[in-house]
Amino acid sequence: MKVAVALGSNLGDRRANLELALRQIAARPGVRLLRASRWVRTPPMRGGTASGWFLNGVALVETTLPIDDVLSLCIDLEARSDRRRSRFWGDRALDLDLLLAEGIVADSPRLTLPHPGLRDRPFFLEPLLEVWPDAVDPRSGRPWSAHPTPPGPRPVRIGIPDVRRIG
Ligand code: A4P
Ligand code: MG
Repeated sequence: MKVAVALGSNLGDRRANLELALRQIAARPGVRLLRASRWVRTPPMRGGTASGWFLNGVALVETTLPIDDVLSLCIDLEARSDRRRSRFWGDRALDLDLLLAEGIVADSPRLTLPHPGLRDRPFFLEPLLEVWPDAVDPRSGRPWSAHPTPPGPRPVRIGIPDVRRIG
């Protein structure tokens, strides 16, 4: 099953935080990294308390794990990254969100798929389409490439992940 994971950071050395998370995801048995998007830079979304600029990107993985185990992996890696969880939409060294999993629709508080933010966050949708151009919304059967461009500041591409440069 293909799964798209969004990576975000707006604290400390953002690039290093995301590069490390990418390596940790790829190192998990049962998970294979297929592609990693370019890193994009955006201001924090309006309405939250996050203050610093965000670095975001999306990893496309192929996995034999149940989707719940992929979510647990993300939650573990966030916890290990010394994240401060106290404030709504606050600053964080690492935020990992599951965006999309092939054929899976989920509606529980622990897991909502596709991620509701895919529709209105350009820093989710743009990198998703870079790594998974023919991604389909399992709810509607429509390709995400046909989705209108979400409003908001355009993500600025600022670099290629190390994993793409070495392999
Ligand atoms: N959960 C449910 N569905 C999912 C899913 N699809 N992927 C549950 C991941 N987790 C999911 O997550 C809270 C719970 O959501 C988890 O326990 C999980 O079981 P969290 O990451 O602790 O919550 P949070 O991140 O503090 O809040 P929230 O609402 O998820 O924040 P967001 O939506 O992640 O937004 N601006 C820019 N430019 N770039 C950003 O990346 N990110 C945020 C945070 C704000 N502003 C931003 C950005
Ligand atoms: Mg989150």
